[in-house]
Amino acid sequence: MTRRLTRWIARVTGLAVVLAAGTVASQASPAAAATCPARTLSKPFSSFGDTNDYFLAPDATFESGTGSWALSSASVVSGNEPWKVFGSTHAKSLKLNASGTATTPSMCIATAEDSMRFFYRSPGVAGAKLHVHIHVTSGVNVATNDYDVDGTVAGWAVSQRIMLPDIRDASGMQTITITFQPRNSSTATWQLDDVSIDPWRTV
Ligand SMILES: [Ca+2]
Repeated sequence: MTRRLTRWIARVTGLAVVLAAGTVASQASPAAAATCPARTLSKPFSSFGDTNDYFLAPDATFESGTGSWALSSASVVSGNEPWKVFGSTHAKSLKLNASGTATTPSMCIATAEDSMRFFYRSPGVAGAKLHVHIHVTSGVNVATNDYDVDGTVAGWAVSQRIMLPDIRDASGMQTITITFQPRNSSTATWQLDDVSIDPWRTV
């Protein structure tokens, strides 16, 4: 191979790398997944006036078990959220006993993925709360957000949109877990279904 040909190949190869990087950047903006896994988006809350796209947390329909969720005094039970927004055949949810906790697997959250919501079955117990604890790490930084869902009115409902902390490092990514924990009642049980994350910052 001649020296000139070698230089030409180096230039062309370099150009291809630049083009590839440009393509990735273009696809990643603004809903972004940097190196986070590919997302499957839908509009599960459109019948509630929220037409934003969301993706499911891992195994968060509870139709095929709980995968890598960390559970204590919690288990999959029959009975889906009644709107069945992720599938008309869906038939299961996660029951949380009064002393229970349920934590999502660690999730990679990229640029602009900043809010979440979910369906819950409230116990109908005055004063009962479902505490939602969001824990985020990025580089050496840690941030949390805490939110309480009121359990006074019995039945299935959709949560408000809850903001995720934003402390991404230069990579544009952060790692997040979400923990659900009943509080303020020794008897109230809750159910949880379809934990979803909004890939746009719209809160
Ligand atoms: Ca379900």
